[in-house]
Amino acid sequence: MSYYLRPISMSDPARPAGALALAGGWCWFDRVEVLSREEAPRIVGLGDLTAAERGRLSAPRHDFGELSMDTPRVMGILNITPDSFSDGGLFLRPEAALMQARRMADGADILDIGGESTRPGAAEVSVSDETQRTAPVIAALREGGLALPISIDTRKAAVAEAAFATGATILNDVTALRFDPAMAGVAASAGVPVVLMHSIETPITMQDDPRYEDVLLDVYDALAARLAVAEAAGIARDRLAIDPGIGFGKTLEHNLALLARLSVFHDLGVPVLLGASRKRFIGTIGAEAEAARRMPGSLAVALAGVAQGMQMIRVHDVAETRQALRLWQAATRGY
Ligand code: HH2
Repeated sequence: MSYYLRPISMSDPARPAGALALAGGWCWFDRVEVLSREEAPRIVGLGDLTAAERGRLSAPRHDFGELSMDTPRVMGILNITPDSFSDGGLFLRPEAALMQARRMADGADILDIGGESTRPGAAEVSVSDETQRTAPVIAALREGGLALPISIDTRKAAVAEAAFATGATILNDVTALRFDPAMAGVAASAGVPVVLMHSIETPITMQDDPRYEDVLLDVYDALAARLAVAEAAGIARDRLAIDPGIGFGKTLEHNLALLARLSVFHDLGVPVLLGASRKRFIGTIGAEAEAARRMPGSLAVALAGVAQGMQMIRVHDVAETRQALRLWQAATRGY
């Protein structure tokens, strides 16, 4: 039988003597929820784990894109698209994209640039259109002296290659190298860090009645399998991060089941990224139909993720998220 270990993440200042740092970061744990497909969950103490299990859950994570993972990192979203669900059309003109990038560069640790919407129902964009939208903006940012890591949010190898050639330094693939058979090779030879996000099917079909046996464990197994594929293609584990893919082939209930137990993903031993900003479930629960007005709900979900040790948070509202993070950290530390 397979067991899944979910460290019960704490950020209380009263940390017991034997507690371990969660993934070497800002949270700690001294109990673990043991999950399986066959049995009811149970909670155990650290003494019930092997030394290897304790090590996996507590070891510091490798740097990602030259960023240390011992503090929460903010990835700012820049969609150079006419149709993204919350900022579509706002940054399609290169000058507007550059201005937004420079604005975000202030509080962001990574800029995530995309030229194709992957919202539910979105149609595929041609390689040439997607490249034309993204590569010139990346080049202009580098020419202007921007030093931040830039990730290219694409599922297409040719778009990624053009982005790396102009200055992108990270690959963010919402299909975890599934969509384009050439992608793993391109990422391996570019030597860049890679975010492997969980998704099913394509944006056109992913929300047509998605089903899981157990969404948390199914996404965990799928990400473990994609990590193995990436490693087999020559992308070393210390260049990989994972993302459960909130909203990608998931119902409201699926998203909430993932969010409640995100810390299980730490057992995969790599940094975890959470992207929930302005997504539909925030609108549903927060009673806000307009995506651009979902910043408060997005902050709440980002902080809930950070309280489970998520190392990277992908957001539209960079300055607001940075402020919320600073205050969360100060208020939980007590100084
Ligand atoms: N979500 C979106 C796009 N890329 N990448 C990662 N790693 N994680 C995510 O959750 C994620 C992602 C969708 O959001 P957005 O870019 O705002 O919208 P659109 O796809 O409509 O451009």
